[in-house]
Amino acid sequence: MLNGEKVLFSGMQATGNLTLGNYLGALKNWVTLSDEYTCLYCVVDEHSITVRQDPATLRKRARALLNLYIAAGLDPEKNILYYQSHVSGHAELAWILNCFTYMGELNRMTQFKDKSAKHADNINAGLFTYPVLMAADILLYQADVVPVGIDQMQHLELTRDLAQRFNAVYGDVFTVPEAYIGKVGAKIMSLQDPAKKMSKSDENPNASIYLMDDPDTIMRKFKRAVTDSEGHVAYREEQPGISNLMSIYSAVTGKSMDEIEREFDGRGYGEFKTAVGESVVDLLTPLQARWKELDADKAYVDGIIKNNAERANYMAQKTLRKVQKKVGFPEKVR
Ligand code: ATP
Ligand code: LTN
Repeated sequence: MLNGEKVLFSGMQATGNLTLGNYLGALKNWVTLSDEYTCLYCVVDEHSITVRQDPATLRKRARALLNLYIAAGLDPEKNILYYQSHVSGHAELAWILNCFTYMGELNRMTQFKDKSAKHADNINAGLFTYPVLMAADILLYQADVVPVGIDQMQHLELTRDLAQRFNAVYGDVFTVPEAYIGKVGAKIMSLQDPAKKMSKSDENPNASIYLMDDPDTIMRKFKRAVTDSEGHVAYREEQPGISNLMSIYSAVTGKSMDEIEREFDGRGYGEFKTAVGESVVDLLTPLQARWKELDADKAYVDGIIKNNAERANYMAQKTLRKVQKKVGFPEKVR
């Protein structure tokens, strides 16, 4: 809690083109929650370099992601939208928290195991301590709530453990944050293999709807989506393909599964896929138009970047100074 108002923190990596899964699982909830809290939405570029990046591409993607936050409906005057690398407090607090984290804890992280298997030629210390930087992101702002998809739960548990461990030694320094997992859209599956989650790093472009896909591409990908031969629109766990399409349609239109089943009673998958595709095109068309405007308005976005980094820095410094004092660093001579 900061100045009596509850704080929300979340972030995304600029490591690829965002998918409909990222939007329905995370961004959409961010917009809904932004009325209730003081919100910080970060582009976590420091996390991105735990995997090798081309510098020009990273810079371009980070900017595109920040524009997407705004285009999705996050008001940059009300919410703090910024780059992690513009607030040095993240890295400074991460160092301190590293000294309170056990090797055994980090060894258990499933994302570390997955990513080190995927990047066996570059298992660096940053990849190992990635969750500590994430804990620093959150604790730096005394966040009460952190909206994420289910896959980030383990990192959030570690963040809570670190906050409690630190507080047990030094008194009440950190707010212990809660995760927020949305009800619909928490896990959107691949359109080509509904056993896998839709992921921005999937090699098959037909598996994911990218937020910047044009209408024809979106319609084509939905038409090709894997379903089954039963042909009736009903939610069944043993038929993950059609169930996933129904989840998408429900998350986009706000209709319940029962309503959807009634709407498409006696109509085939073809008609249903067209309806899902059209609902997604209607959702993304205004978002894409706004994104293009922002992309063209460099001065406006630069102003936001400068102003919001200052706001974030101010909040970060408050916590950082307190932590530095607690651990025994000498005070600065002014
Ligand atoms: P990568 O494929 O590079 O690992 P990703 O697509 O899984 O990336 P992240 O950057 O790890 O995405 O996640 C950003 C946010 O989107 C997180 O809060 C994550 O939980 C959420 N998210 C990612 N994929 C999905 C999905 N298929 N359904 C719902 N939420 C998702
Ligand atoms: N690890 C997250 C991104 C992330 C994050 C955070 C999310 C970094 N720091 C702090 C919430 C709060 C991911 O890969 N999606």
